[in-house]
Amino acid sequence: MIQQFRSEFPQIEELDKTQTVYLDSAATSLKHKSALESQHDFESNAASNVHRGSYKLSGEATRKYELSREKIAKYLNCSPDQIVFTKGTTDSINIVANDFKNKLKRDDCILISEMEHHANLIPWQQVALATGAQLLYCSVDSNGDLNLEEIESLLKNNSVKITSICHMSNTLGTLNDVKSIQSLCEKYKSKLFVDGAQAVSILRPDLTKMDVDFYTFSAHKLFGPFGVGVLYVKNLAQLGLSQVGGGIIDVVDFHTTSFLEGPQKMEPGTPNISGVVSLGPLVNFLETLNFEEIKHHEKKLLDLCTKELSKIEGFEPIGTSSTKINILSFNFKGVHPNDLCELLDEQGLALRSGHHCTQPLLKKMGVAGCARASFSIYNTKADVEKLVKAVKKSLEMLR
Ligand code: ALA
Repeated sequence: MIQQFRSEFPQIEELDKTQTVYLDSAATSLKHKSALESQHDFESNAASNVHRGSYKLSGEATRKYELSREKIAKYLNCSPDQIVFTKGTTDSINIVANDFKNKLKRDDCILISEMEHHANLIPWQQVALATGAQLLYCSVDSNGDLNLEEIESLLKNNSVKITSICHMSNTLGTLNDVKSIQSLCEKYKSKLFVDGAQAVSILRPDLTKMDVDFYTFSAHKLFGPFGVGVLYVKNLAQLGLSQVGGGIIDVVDFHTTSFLEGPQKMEPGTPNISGVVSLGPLVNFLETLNFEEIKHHEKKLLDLCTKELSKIEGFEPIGTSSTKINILSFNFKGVHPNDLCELLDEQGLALRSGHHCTQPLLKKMGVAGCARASFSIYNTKADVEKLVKAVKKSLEMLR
């Protein structure tokens, strides 16, 4: 399975040439050839704007763009009318959070968790500041897990209008129990937004079953292009416009405008057409994946890596949830993670170090930063072995 995957990701060949192992798929995944080829083909041979031209080329661009919406909707088991294309996860969260600026009042509450990425924290912090609503946090325990009883108590004792939680933590690796959180939100009448950015590479969300109000992810973390996000909205009629401009209007007068309904009302201006078009072929690839096998593969790499690094003195994992699949954040006592990752880089290992856009979380865990290894479908046992060897060598130099 892995060898076949590796040959379908052209960048692996480039990485192999310089003997580099890529262990930062949590930041962005490598790109699958189906997405790369179709994006290149569209830009080279079929470029034209969508929803505008009366000529065949533009009609074909529109057809391909809308086909991607249909394919993504089918992949996520929802309706194309519930899929909005955005610039990425951050953009999607801002669009929805800004809408809540018009909906929340002083007595209302917003519930998020301490493990949120800045992208799912700052927008809600801004909504709270703008509306006077209270921003509540569900705490993260020492393993890096959320507690459903605490979530229930926060929902029960406050007028929570919107809860926004990551499906998987980009720093701790914790996979949250979205279905149980959804049931609690439904019981206490809070809308639920799920940031799926980290989760979508290890599972296929069934949005009808999950029954959340909003779900979003970026294509670039799902083997696809940069600059394209998918935002699922259960009831799009209830979401106000985020930006206005061309492409979303019915009739414009000097003093008034009437707008389209449906997803197009959220996509003013010229979108990332080639990026969206490439999602169609990408979905064909995603549909061939067996996510149970993928999870098993990545968990095996995670477990091996954790076991081997644990044998080295001073190893401090950040997040030890039993739900972890493919993210290992860690430090070594007395060693700065940036120094460690620099030496790892010199030995051909690409890992992210720093606060991972989760400063409040790391502060709570008592560290300013950490190194992070993240595994994907194209990583191998040999990659882990190379990492462990390089960590040992780097620590000898640093200690
Ligand atoms: N959110 C990305 C990460 O965790 C960029 O690295």
